[in-house]
Amino acid sequence: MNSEAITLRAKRVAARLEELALVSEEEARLTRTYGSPAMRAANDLVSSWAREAGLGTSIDAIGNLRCRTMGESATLLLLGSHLDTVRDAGRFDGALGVVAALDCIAHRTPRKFEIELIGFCDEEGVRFQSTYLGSRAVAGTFDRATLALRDDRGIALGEAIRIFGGDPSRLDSCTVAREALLGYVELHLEQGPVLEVADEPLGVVTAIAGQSRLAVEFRGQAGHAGTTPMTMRRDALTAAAEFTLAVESSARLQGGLVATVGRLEIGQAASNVIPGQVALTVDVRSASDTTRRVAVATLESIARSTAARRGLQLEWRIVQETAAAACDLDLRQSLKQAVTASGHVPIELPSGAGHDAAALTEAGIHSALLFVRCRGGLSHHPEEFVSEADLGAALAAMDAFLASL
Ligand code: HGY
Ligand code: MN
Ligand code: MN
Repeated sequence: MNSEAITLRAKRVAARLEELALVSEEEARLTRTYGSPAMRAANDLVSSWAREAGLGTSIDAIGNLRCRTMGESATLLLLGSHLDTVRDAGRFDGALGVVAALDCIAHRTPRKFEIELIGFCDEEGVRFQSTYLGSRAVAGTFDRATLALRDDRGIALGEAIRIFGGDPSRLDSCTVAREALLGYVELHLEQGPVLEVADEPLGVVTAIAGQSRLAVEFRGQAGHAGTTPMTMRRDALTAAAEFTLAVESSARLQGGLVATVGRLEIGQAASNVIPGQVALTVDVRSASDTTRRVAVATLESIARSTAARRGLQLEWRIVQETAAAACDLDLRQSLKQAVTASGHVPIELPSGAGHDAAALTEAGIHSALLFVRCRGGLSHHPEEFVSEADLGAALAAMDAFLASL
């Protein structure tokens, strides 16, 4: 396809991403969490674009958007990414993979396989702290115990699915048939600096880091800030603070590992009350599952010794663990050839970020990721940005990939 046509297509993808970014559950910033009215509106908007492109659309029993070409072939390729976002998100994380793939489907020369485009309903895990809800349902690996997880308002996931219009008793119906499944390919912004440093727009991912998501609670004794001597306190916040710094220093020392305390909540917080209860989350990632598991065990023993020394109780819970996922070699090769065919050098790199491709890989579905450069490697931030030129490079590479199958 000539570069002028690709430029026009990239402009339209960019415009659609701007439009989709206005679909938010918060004023003046982009937040779209599982089961919210904004998620429903996003499904509706992308469905309308998919129907314009001649695809059949539906919402499955957990709330994923499912769009499918209507040809006769039994062979199927999955494309897609997630439509949920973090809080105060950028407009590219997730949505780029859905909107750009839809554009490539709309412009492809029909081939001997069908395509199903999926907008996954919860990859970030913001509402229930458990990621890959939609992709695990599609992969057939959804853990029913997850239905009991509760959000900040105490609503269980099972109930949230019903409120959203889904049916937690029919999650098996979300599972994609494996016969004649070519695999899954996801286009995603890099969310890191490697492509910018390499001065290349596209990367082919080798593996996705494994992650452990933990919920930790320190329970001490609330008390009067003015009358309780320092030697008589069982302060949950200072314990949590000491542990948080230990999370950072352990990851720094270890290497090949990242660990983050992303949420910390003080129960009954008040300026004149000694914090009696603090709940926090820990996100631990590594390309090596052994490194990650050892790190989680080390952090647990640090938390326990910190609590014991300060006379506090500790609750330590592993909310969810996902193994590191090696991307499919054949699909990687096809993507590399497609990037080359579109006139760029395919940079190979691991992904520190999690992706729905990890959940599908874990279930044995051949999966691969095509990364596109983002400014400053910034993501999970409203200023995350992918240029139209790089969008165009990604469309051209995806076109070449689809034509190569
Ligand atoms: O957290 C992640 O790695 C992804 O953005 N969900
Ligand atoms: Mn994300
Ligand atoms: Mn993402």
